Amino acid sequence: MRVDIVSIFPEYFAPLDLSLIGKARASGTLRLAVHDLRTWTHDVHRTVDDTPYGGGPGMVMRPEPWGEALDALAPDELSPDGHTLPRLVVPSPAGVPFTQALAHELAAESHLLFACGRYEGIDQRVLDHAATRMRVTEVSLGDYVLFGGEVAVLVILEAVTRLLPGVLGNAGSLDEESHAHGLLEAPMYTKPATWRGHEVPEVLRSGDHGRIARWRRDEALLRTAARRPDMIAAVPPESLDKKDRAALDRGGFQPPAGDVAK
Ligand code: JD8
Repeated sequence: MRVDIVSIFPEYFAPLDLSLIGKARASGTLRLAVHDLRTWTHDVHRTVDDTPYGGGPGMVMRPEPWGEALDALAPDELSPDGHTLPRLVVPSPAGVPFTQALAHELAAESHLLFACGRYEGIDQRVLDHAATRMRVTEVSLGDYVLFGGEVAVLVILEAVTRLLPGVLGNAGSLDEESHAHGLLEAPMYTKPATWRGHEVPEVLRSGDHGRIARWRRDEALLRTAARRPDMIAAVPPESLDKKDRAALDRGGFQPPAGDVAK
């Protein structure tokens, strides 16, 4: 996968040399380049912002540097048929929620181009114009306000990169993790069996894989019901069997109505 990132703080992305993303770059699985937006300014002050039309607080990012940056990193020549132009991903508080499903969608792309806004945001015409040439996705990490798009790109890139073939040693774990099956993960434990008076649940040391799987399923259901009622409500009722419903009931939670899975 090719990834280009444009920001006025390119040094924000130094951590992308580390760990598994660093290895994915070294192996060529991820071809990542970070670009300074000021490269596409032409005035002595390398100006990237100006006052907002209509008044109001703060500054807005100028369209001209962004236009030139996107022209350079997504040139029409790149794809006469327009198909292999990159997908432009723009973090914004006004974006669609970033989810594991969207991470899978982005991981299927051959070329991602991230535009990191700052100040009050990027002049809207930059995105409107880009949308006449390529697919544009405005995405939000969540309902809280950041200074800019950089940390959002770090989060999105980590979630996407770990889905790329060969990045995760045991890709098998992808299927077992949170958000992969609509439930939160069960608690995890490792040695010692007793720590500061706290015991590892006996079932996990029993070697009885049937009991262990049942315990983990029950814990995942109870944890999800307690912390994420929205996720329990989204679980297809037919996917909850008698034991699932008994576990929720024991925890004092009302299982979603519907036919009981066999
Ligand atoms: C991009 C500029 C700052 C936002 C005035 C503070 C994502 N979940 C999220 N929260 N905030 C962002 C985000 C914030 C950004 C930019 C993303 C570019 N800002 C602005 C509007 C209010 N300042 C985000 N993803």
